[in-house]
Amino acid sequence: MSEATLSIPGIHCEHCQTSIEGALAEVEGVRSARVSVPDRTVDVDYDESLVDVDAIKDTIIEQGYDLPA
Ligand SMILES: [Cu+2]
Repeated sequence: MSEATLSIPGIHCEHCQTSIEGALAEVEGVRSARVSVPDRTVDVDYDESLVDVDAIKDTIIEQGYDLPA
C-alpha cells in the first residue's frame, strides 16, 4: 500500500471535498481518499499494483481541478 498527499489549490468548500473523494473512491486500487478543505490537500491510500499517482491525478483533473506541476 502506498500513500500520496497531493496539493489541490482549487479546493474551497465541502462540495469540492465530496466530489474529489467520491471520484477517487470509484478508482480501482484507491483504498481511501481524504480531502482537507483548510489545507487544500488530499491524502490517498492506494494499491500501487493497481493504480499509480498519475491516474489519481488524472481523476482529480477530470473533476475540474488544476494540480501544481
Ligand atoms: Cu468547493
